[in-house]
Amino acid sequence: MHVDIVSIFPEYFRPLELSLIGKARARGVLDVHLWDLRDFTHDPHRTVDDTPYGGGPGMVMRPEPWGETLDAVRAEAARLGVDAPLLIVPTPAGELLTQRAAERYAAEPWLAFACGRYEGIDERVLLDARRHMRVEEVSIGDYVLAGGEAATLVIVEAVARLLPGVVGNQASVLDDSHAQGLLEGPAYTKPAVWRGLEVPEVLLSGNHAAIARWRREQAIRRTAVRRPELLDALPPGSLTPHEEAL
Ligand code: 6GU
Repeated sequence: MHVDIVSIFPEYFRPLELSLIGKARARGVLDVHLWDLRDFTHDPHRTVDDTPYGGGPGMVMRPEPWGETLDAVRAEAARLGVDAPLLIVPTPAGELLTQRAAERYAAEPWLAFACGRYEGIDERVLLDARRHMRVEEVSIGDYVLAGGEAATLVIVEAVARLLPGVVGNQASVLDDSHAQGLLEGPAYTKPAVWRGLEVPEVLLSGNHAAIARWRREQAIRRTAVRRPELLDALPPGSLTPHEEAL
């Protein structure tokens, strides 16, 4: 998968050199290309923002450098024979990121991220981009960040770990919180007793069917307490009558 990231802080993405994503890049599973928005300015001060039309606080990102950068990203995709990338614009005004969306992004050959700062990017940049590519405005939660960079790191990590061969054990990906619309239950490892606290007996039983039943029950109980709206959103018939009663 190709990932292009446009930002005024390319250094912000150093974490993508580490761990699982760094290894995926080294193995060629993931190709990350960072673009510095200021490289597409033409004034001595490399200005990327200006005051908002209509007044109000803060600054808005100017359309010209964005237009030129996104043209260059698209030209790069065309050069490599890929259709226009899916452009993801992280913004607190976007649709909420979900595991389903991450799965959808993981099936794309090419993603581009446009990281805004200040009060956002001139709206015409998105309107113009939509003439050439699919654009999705995405929020990672109901709180406000200073810019799209941290959100882009979150989205790239959520997507990259779904790519074949990035996570060592693909079964762990299928088991994750949210993978089946439920939160994951608790996990335990050795020793069997630690500071007087025992591992639940069923996990030591070797009875795999009983362990699977117990884990699912834990997942359902935890989801009911912490995120009841997730249970309501499960497809009808997802829970057995016994599970419904938990
Ligand atoms: Cl995606 N961007 C910004 N700037 N703030 C956010 C966000 C994104 N998601 C939640 N808050």
